[in-house]
Amino acid sequence: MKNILVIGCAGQIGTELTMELRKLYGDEHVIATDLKNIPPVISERGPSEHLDILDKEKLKQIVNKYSIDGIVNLAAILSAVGEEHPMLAWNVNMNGLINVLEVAREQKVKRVLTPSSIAAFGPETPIDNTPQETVLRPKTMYGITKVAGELLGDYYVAKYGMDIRGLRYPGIISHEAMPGGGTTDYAVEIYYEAIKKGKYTSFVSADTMLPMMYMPDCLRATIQLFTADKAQLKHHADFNLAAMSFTVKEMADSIKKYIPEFEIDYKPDFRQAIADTWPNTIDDSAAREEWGWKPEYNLDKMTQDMLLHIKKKLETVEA
Ligand code: NAD
Ligand code: AKB
Repeated sequence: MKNILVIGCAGQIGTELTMELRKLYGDEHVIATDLKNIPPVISERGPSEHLDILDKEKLKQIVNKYSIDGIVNLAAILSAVGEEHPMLAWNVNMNGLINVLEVAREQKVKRVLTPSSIAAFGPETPIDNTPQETVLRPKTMYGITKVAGELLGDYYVAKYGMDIRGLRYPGIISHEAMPGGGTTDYAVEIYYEAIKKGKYTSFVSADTMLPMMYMPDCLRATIQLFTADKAQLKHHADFNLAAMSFTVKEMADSIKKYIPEFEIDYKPDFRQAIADTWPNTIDDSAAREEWGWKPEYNLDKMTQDMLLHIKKKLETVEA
């Protein structure tokens, strides 16, 4: 692949993944697009375009203009916003994805990567060490679109021989861009509030455990799958992916090692019900076997790094 199109480049993952892809393919070969304003750090380094994923004609024009042969589709409405606006989530996540798959088919794009999520699972899924092949009956609109997206990806592989790849990200924790309205957002907010105020009110309970991943691992996993040898892959659009799992209390305890005066309290809201339908831990052996996945960060290593970067970032803003 030579020219890569990123859709949804201005979000939590896109902000960092676009820059990683540019390191790999060259600044001029990664075209960054989003519905919202693209951060200058991205638009000043390489080509960028305004794109609504629902505008199939514009998508096709961009694919032709830049001779795109690989697409990374990050445009989505996440779980919490999706429960507030279910039809918007359906429209962007499903009709947007169909546009990507159809343009890729028509224009003979070599490869598409479109992430799924632990939101594909539901209350009937085994909660511990959730298997690769398992019950997929999510209770959120976001989760429904993720299951349908996985099935669509596999359908385009089987019917048209296309190369569509996807992975079920856990909650992603990072310090560059803020998360975009998901249930796992507490796992980012907690670090900012620990530094700014020394305390945090969590919107899920102390014993809520979810699978999580630090951004450097997320970037490595995504690029590893995107560049993996196709012949090695038995799965396509639905790889389980894991790094670590912990409760909110365990996060707070990890932060207290570095900020001893940190305090936390709990006021669960509607996001608790969403979190309660997602697994504790994930079996990602297919990803490990088929494309060599292995995470590097655990909770304490991530906490140290998050606190360091957020402190620096807030000091720069204040200066
Ligand atoms: P985000 O909400 O931070 O970013 C999504 C981006 O999509 C935003 O910049 C937004 O402006 C853009 N977008 C929304 N509607 C659009 C449209 N109509 N046209 C073009 N762009 C549009 O999300 P993210 O966290 O970066 O997630 C990226 C992908 O990873 C999504 O598919 C998401 O479901 C998946 N994922 C994320 C996490 C996580 O914790 N961040 C976990 C699991 C899966
Ligand atoms: C969300 O909470 O909606 C996302 C996800 C796990 O898909 N972070």
